[in-house]
Amino acid sequence: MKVYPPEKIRNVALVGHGGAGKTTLAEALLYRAGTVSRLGRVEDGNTVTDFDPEEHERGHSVSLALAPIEWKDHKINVIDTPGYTDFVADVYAALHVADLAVFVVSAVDGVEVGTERAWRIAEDLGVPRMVFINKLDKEEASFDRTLEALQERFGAGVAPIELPIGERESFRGVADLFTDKAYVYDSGSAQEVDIPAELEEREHEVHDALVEGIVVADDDLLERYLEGDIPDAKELEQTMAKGVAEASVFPVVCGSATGPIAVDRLADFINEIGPSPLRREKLLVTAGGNEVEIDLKTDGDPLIQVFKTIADPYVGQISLFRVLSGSVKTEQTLHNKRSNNDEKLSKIAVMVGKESELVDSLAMGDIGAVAKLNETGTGDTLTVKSQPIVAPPLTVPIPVLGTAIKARTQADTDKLANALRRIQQEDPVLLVERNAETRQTVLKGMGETHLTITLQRLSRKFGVEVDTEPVRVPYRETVSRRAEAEGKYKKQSGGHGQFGVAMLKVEPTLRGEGFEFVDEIKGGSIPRQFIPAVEQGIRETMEDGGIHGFPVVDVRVRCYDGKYHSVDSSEMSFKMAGRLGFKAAMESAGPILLEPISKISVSVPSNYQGDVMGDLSSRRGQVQGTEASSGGRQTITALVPTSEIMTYAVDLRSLTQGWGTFLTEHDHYQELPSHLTDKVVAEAKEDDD
Ligand SMILES: Nc1nc2c(ncn2[C@@H]2O[C@H](COP(=O)(O)OP(=O)(O)O)[C@@H](O)[C@H]2O)c(=O)[nH]1
Ligand SMILES: [Mg+2]
Repeated sequence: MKVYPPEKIRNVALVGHGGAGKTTLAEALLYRAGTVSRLGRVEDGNTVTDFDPEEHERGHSVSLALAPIEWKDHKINVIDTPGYTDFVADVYAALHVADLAVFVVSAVDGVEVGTERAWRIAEDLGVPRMVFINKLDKEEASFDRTLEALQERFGAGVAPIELPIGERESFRGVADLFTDKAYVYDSGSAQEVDIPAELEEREHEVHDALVEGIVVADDDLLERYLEGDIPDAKELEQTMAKGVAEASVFPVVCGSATGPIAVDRLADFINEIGPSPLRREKLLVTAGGNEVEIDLKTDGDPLIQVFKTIADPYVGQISLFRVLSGSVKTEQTLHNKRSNNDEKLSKIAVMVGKESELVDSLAMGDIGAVAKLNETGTGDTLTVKSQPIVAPPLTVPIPVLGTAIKARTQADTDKLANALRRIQQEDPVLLVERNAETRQTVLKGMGETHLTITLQRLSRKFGVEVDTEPVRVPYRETVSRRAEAEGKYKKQSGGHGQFGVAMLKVEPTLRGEGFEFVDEIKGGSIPRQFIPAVEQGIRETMEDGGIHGFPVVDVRVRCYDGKYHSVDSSEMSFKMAGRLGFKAAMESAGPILLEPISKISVSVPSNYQGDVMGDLSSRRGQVQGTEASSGGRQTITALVPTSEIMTYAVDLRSLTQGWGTFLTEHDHYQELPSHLTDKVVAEAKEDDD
């Protein structure tokens, strides 16, 4: 593939709800551009961008993939993204490097969860947007209904620049509202025709509305327009292109990816009104610990950022990157400021699905790939050593669902840590937590499918088998009243004896106040050097677990008397005395369980508010408040026992058909209602068996 200058490059992310037709559209673009000679089908598992075995198995995309096409002297870097919630991290990554997001919206299903979620992300990142209304050939398709839903949801900036000719089984082409020309398709190739009579009136109406919508955005054009000087198609397109680049206008085109019908028109519009990488003139980077704004240049030293890492079982690690500034050449050595590592770009390439095509260099704004970098992960920046700067990190969503994993065999145990490190490099959302309290390794991701696929990849790519179990709730124990007990450790049957007695008073401290040891020994009943051992013994017992085996918190222990033996007493004997005394005192101090309480904030469209609040109350939750947020959504905050929301990601998705999102954080511990104690203790026993 030849090297394209920035003004001829278009970085386009296909985003939207799962099943809307993104992968099929990428395939159709590759086919129309002649990059592939046969139109693959998702159902047949032979598309260019759904190349992972997991994608074939599930019939949908699970990670982003590149499908660059050369179209009319331009290079369009098409980035196909996954539409399902679990894989939203790749939508963030794609929108981080795209200069235009093309929303693929099914003319049958309209605006769906995935459409809205991607729109919010693109809005937050300030990415220009346009819409491709797809599946117009389908039985229940409706262009008007879909356009209305888009304008209602995303506002007046949503403006059609094409109208369909025919619909459903009679769908055969599109009318261009800039040029008033029509294109009908016969087995994929377009034929220019006059606007069909049945569409003429509507076309004129919408054309006029489009012209008015465009001229009001430009004073010169408006003035001329009011004097009757109607701008021509080129001028209209250029003015609209400005609105697109400012993310204030969102043009709508349409077609059918399976036809394919009018996907060539989409490619034309991407070239004509889509922004080039030159849209980004400056970048706020970190240099020497300070934030500085730099100019992004078409020439000069390369500044590249990795936005996706693929762990390929054969090639090893492949890093996909965007050239943020300057241009990059094969064999160049760059520096990774974060890992303080030099990286040789031995071969740079352009990826088309899983295939790579070597190139000598890539210009500013282009997207490429390089294999076998040593210490560079997703989000990292590479520059020349003399300019150690770091570009802004990628936004990575917070994982919402965890599962505990255990290596199946010793061999798996040996490989697990390295495999987890590599899979996290590939998928930066994944979080691995080692919880010392519950003695579990917890893998966190965006949902059940995400976790299942991650485990499949652990096995397929790294040969590691793991078993899963539910994540344990980190309960704790404390006491509810004062008690005292004697801890006596005595072993005097031949050899070096052991003897130590500690008299302890135990009492509760305020919730969250922690542990306090009070030395009230008088008259040396316990020699000074052994008193810390008593405290040590108590602390160890608290850590190992109280009456029910959970860590003990929020107690004060007063050591007020004891006995010792001049020969047999030792640190060891008093540590044991502390342990025994504390356990005994706890028994009679009304031991209770404490459960963790999480603070949760749930964001849902307002029509789900009642259901979500009711559901939270049924989980022993206390709603703290609700607040209106953008896009007709409500944010509900509540305090809920953590045990009640261990699989909330799954439950909320079914409760709100996927429209709800949430964030949680630990808030405090509180007494577990006594009627639940037996169940919790029994479950803990089972876990230990
Ligand atoms: N009838 C029809 N089906 C389509 C069209 N585009 C995609 N599909 C089908 O919709 C399903 C989902 O397509 P896919 O490209 O995987 O959607 P993605 O999840 O957005 O990538 C597949 O069965 C496609 O064959 C279209 O324009 N018309
Ligand atoms: Mg797909």
